[in-house]
Amino acid sequence: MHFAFDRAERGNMCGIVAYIGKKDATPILINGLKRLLYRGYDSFGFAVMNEKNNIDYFKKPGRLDEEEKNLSKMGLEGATGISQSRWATHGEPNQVNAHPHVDCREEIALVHNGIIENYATLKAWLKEHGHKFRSDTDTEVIAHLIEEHNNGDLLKAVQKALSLVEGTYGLGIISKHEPNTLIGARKGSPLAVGVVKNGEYILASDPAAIIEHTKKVIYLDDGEVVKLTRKGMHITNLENKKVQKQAQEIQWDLEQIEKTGFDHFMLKEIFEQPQTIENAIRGRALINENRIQLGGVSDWLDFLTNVDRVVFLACGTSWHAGLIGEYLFEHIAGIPSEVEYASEFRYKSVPIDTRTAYFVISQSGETADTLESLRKIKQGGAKVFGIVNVVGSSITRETDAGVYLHAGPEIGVASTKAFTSQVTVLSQLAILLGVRRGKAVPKEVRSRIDALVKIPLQVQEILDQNEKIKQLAQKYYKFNNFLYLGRGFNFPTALEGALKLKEISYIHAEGYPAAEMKHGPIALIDENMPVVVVATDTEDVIYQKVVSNIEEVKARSGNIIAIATEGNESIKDLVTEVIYVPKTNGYLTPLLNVIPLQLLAYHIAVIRGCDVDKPRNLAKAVSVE
Ligand code: UD2
Ligand code: GLU
Ligand code: MG
Repeated sequence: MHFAFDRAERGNMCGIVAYIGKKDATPILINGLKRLLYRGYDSFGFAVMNEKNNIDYFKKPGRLDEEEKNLSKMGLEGATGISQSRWATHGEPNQVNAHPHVDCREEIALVHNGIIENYATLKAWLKEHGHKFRSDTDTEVIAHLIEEHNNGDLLKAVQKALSLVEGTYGLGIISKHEPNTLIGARKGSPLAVGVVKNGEYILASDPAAIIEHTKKVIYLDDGEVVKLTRKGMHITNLENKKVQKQAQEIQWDLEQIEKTGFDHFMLKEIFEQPQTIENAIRGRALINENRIQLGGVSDWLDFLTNVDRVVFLACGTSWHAGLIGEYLFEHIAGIPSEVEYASEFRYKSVPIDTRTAYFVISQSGETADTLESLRKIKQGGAKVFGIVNVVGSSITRETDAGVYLHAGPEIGVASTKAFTSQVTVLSQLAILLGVRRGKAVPKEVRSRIDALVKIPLQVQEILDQNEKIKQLAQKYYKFNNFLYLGRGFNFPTALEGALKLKEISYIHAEGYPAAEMKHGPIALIDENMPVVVVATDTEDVIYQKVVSNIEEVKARSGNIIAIATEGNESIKDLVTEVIYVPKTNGYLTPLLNVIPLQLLAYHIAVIRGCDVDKPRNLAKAVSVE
């Protein structure tokens, strides 16, 4: 399969479409943007150079289709324009924070996908130099940086500005001073130029927005800046060196493009995990300083360090992350912890304790039961912290503080990348609080952080076994019952593996703590009940116990699929199938072990002909009771 964009980019944020040519830009931008909205977005906006060479712009939160009719009346007229659909990372999804963003004088407008990591430093510096900021976004600093360095050559000003920013970007930029120019730039966030003809171009973050106008595209590489005018195109690097590039033919049809070449969003999101886990670590796991820094809770560290107890509240997959959180907080931070189903908690007569830290975990930030639990806790006068993916969602607005996942939109109904990001954040919280509570010596902290930063590459190694797992699915898809077993950190992994299979393949699957098997489920085991056993972490005392459980299953002629650590050859004699995962520090094993379970569920569901992205009876955000 051919992918237009490399692996690291599949976790990219939302969409950019820009146009320069002789036609009316706005309808082209609207149509292009509509092709990208399947990714999920929270706001959108347009800027067009009018005939007086001023920039008109319109932006708002909400849905583009609801605004489309009004847009034609907005008087956005001109043949050069930029547009974006936003997935907020910095600042709530409101009108001010939507793109485009402009400089102080509204003479430069730009749209941005990605994250500017050093925006806080740049913002402080720009403010000292008299720049006035309107939004809470990281993006706005780029507009002011270009303004600050604009000496009459827009391209040079952009190159200079971009040499100062750290992070990722796909950018579309226009300026009143060069009304016949559209500039694009990319680093870590995809951008391509569609060549309609010489002097007419569509710049977009995804070929899906280009294909209806032309099949001829030039994919920009990291560090490249393109200047498009009605006379032609000019590509340079940040040092203003000219770059020669060849146009390519887009080979795909539209539907393929929308999933970046993957058959389903779920598979795309499973494959995004090296990048999304990296996003959850970046700027947080500081390996050189041997410490974890979580900006979102930094004002609360004294409180969190001194609480008597932690309670995690969540539903579904997020509840499984919470259960891992309980193991992590108890093991690493030494804090007594519990996890509760938000749906139970909200109706339970339960004392709210102000010396407890409550953490609500939700991908969407809109889960009704979780939101109501949060409100109940707040009414009881206690503090609540969020671990949420969607910036500015209801839960994040009502929490006292929290940590964002920055995993990008998750479209597949069965959660995959949000789960691993939740666990990544919880791991970092546990390390941070463990240090503050004097539970870990620096050497331990170092080995934990070292192991954490290796996880994205190790996840990739597991993903590289996709074909093998697919073959396994071929062998097992006909069974109607599965049992998943695990212990310790991987008891929740077993639950999550079983839930994935249930959700998307409609096969009955149960997750169990391995040792509990003999208290009931062992009665079910026969040759018709495959048992998936998570048996990694060979050095842990628990491993031998899991091996005993494997023997018990084997004695009852059950088929065993084991998830084991690379190098563990002896397990082959005990089980029917082995999927190997790389070795990591025990506390991180769920992050690796869940990946083959996601893939196994996915392939079994596909072979059974199920609608993987939209399984029957399930909704993505359960915002009703
Ligand atoms: C912020 C930036 C991040 C990076 C970093 C640099 C945002 C959203 N993030 O990340 O991209 O530039 O600074 O130091 O601008 N919050 C809640 N409830 C929740 C989740 C978050 O109140 O459920 C709050 C949180 O307390 C913080 C803000 O939202 O005030 C941003 O959270 P974060 O985790 O993105 O914070 P941080 O410092 O990692
Ligand atoms: N970081 C930018 C923002 O929060 C861009 C996000 C995106 O890629 O949509 O506005
Ligand atoms: Mg407990």
